[in-house]
Amino acid sequence: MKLTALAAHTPEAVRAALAARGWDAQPAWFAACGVQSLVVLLEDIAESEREALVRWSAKAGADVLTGDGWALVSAAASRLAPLARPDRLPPGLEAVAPELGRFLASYADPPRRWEIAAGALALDHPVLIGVVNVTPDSFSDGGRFATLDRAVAQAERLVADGCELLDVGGESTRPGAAAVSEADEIARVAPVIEQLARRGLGPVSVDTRKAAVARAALAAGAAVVNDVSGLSFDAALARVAGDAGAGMIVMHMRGTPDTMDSLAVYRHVAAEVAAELGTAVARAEAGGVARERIVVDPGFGFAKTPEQNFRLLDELATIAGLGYPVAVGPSRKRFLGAATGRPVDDRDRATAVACALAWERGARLFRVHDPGLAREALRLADATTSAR
Ligand code: PMM
Repeated sequence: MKLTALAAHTPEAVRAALAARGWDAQPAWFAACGVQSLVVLLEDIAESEREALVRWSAKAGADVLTGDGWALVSAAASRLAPLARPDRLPPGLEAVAPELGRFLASYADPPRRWEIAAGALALDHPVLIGVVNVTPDSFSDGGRFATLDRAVAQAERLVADGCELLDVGGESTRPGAAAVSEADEIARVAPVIEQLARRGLGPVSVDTRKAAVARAALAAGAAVVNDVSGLSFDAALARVAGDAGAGMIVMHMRGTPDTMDSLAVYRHVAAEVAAELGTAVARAEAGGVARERIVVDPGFGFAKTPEQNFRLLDELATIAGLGYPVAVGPSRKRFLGAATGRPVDDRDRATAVACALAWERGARLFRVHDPGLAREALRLADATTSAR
């Protein structure tokens, strides 16, 4: 007898073990996904549902831990699957099926493409989003053409370094940053986006919370709207993105940049961020943004302490469990400084590591200021986790 412990954090090791023993690729993958252990937390459930779950778990061989109004169920995916099938559902658990079915479907078949206005981005490899800031504090000499030239030069560097999307922003979202009027924000970003589009640099996303800015940016050639407020700042933004068929990055934050630090209070940060992102995504879909055009982002550093950012990074699979592609923007942020002691201008190594950890936990898009190191780290992470 020979015993080998298989790596069980993804289905990959089981798939490879079956394939090495003669299984065809597809059955090996489905079987590997089926035996993969999953843990789901069901909250806001009635006492009768909790009792039904406990009875079902005993019969199905699932582990269940429960408390007031919640149950945590742990089992192989194949054992959980009947709970998502209305025809095989134990009585009293009807409310569980739709959500669990949605989760299992996206777990087995995660999104592979992101539809944006200019076409689509493949998500079978790490996608780098390069930051092009056109705020006066980022380009201190201020003159309009100098700013334009520098933004174009920056975009050229980012594309040469492997960025597949350029995120142009004209409003700083740091706490205490001065408010920017719609007209000023448009005057900053629209000419830059127009130039990038004219030169074939892009696709371009516009980092804005405002519908009017998004409208002008899309007219200038942007293909994506990146809203750090998760559609809570300007209710009209979703409709603008929806009507244009734009891609939409829905990021999590609480409050505004000036109030967010006081709102960093969570009992279970990953679960709460996922739930609040779910609400934000519903706003996007209600505004006409199609599901396949939406990407979610946990919003590192926005209404989160360093410790909450670390938990969120480690538990990113919870965000991926929403079923939308996940983008992350850890680049140079304070929590990286808290872990490494490095100042903001020396955090690109930590950024690269954060990106690799995020990829391994399900993120597919990475917003970075300088892609060089992140690209290397992500290539290694991709080569390690993707069997091709
Ligand atoms: N972070 C900032 C700005 N925009 N957009 C997304 N989608 N995700 C982020 O994490 C994010 C963002 C703030 O960072 P910066 O001011 O350093 O660019």
